[in-house]
Amino acid sequence: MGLDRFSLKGRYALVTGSSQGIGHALAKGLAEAGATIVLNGRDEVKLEKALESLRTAGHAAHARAFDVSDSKAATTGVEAIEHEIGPIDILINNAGMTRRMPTEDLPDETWHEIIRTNLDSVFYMSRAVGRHMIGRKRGSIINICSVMSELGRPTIVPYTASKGGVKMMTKGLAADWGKHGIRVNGIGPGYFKTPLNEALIKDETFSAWVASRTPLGRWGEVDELVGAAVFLASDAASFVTGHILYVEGGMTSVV
Ligand code: GCO
Repeated sequence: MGLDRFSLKGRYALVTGSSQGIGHALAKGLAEAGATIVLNGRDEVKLEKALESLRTAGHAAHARAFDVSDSKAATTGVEAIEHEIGPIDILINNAGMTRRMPTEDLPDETWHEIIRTNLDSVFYMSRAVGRHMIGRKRGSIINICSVMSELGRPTIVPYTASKGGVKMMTKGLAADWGKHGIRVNGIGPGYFKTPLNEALIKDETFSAWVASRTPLGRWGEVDELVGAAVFLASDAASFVTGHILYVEGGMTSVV
């Protein structure tokens, strides 16, 4: 057995929001572990580029552009993948966004946009894929949480609320679907160098604060999330469900 239990050979993995950032790194990492990848995003041009980079590296990959925060689009998108590409064994709910502003100035639309993108999408996609996984009696769903699933920070109330929700949806889904052999876990990234965090990286004071606030003393590189994703997706984690694995340099362990 040995390392074989970490292999994703023969599995299909759908990663939402995988044109760039964490989603793209995870898609590449799962491909390297043997999975056939289905990339997803809203921007067809970005998605095509991401697909090309995976294929150029010799990986089996497909791409489907649809909006995971739209209930109908999510369901139709999943049905198309199941019928045209293959059975989704692994779903990574990664698509997410943020906007930073004082809560007292926050418009309703911004609140709804963030909750819809970060939280509704996880429900729509898990429900659509879960229906198929239930029939097959197997599947691994991984929800991308955040250190904001545990901790607050000024100016990002909707993001923090959404990521707290994603953490608890992970536990709720694990409770519902364990009897069907479906495992549902989360990964909680700390601060990583991604497009979502561009403004924070440029802000030298903030960037230095992140490093000093993190026991390992630095920002994370997206590749450092791959081990957690491969583990949770694979048979190596066959008795692990409802768990949130923080990959944050120790940030949630300290004040
Ligand atoms: C922020 C960031 C964070 C990070 C990440 C940390 O404004 O502090 O957007 O939320 O992106 O989610 O885990």
